[in-house]
Amino acid sequence: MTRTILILNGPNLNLLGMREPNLYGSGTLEDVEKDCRQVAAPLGLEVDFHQSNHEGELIGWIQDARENAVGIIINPAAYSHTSIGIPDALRAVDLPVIEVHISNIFARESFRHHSHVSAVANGVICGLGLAGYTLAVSALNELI
Ligand code: CA2
Repeated sequence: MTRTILILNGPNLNLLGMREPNLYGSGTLEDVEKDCRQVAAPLGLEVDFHQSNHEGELIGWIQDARENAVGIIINPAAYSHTSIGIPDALRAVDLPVIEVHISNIFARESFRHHSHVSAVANGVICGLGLAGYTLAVSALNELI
C-alpha cells in the first residue's frame, strides 16, 4: 500500500528562487518538490505537495490529511508566528509533523523567534536552507 506524506508551504514561498536568494537560496519551490519526491520514492512514500497564500486553504489540506496521509511536513512561513488555526488543525489531525524553516529564524528579527507550530511538531528543522525539506522527508519516515 502506498503511504502518502503531505508537504505544505505557506505564504510567499511560491516566490522561492525569484527573490531574496541570500535568505532563501536560489532553488525554486518546484525544485524542492522534485527533490522531496526523489528522496521519498525509495522509502515507499508518495508526496502530496502544496503551497498557499491563504491560511484557510492550508488548514483544509491539514484536515484532509487525516484520511489521505501518514505524516505532514510544513513550512508555515509567516503563519508560523501568527496563526493559532494551523497548530490547532495539526493537533486535531494527530499525525507526525515536522516543521521546516529555510532560514535560521533565531538569527533574524525577534518576531520570528517564536513559532506557534513548534509546540505541536515532533521536530523542527531550521536554518539548513532548502536541504531542510529532504532532511524532513527522511526524519518523517523514521516517525511513521
Ligand atoms: O525561513 C523560512 O522558511 C521562513 O518560514 C520563511 C518565511 C518567514 O516569514 C519565516 O519567518 C521563516 C517567509 C517566506 C517568504 O518566502 C520568500 C521566498 C522568496 C522570496 C521572498 C519570500
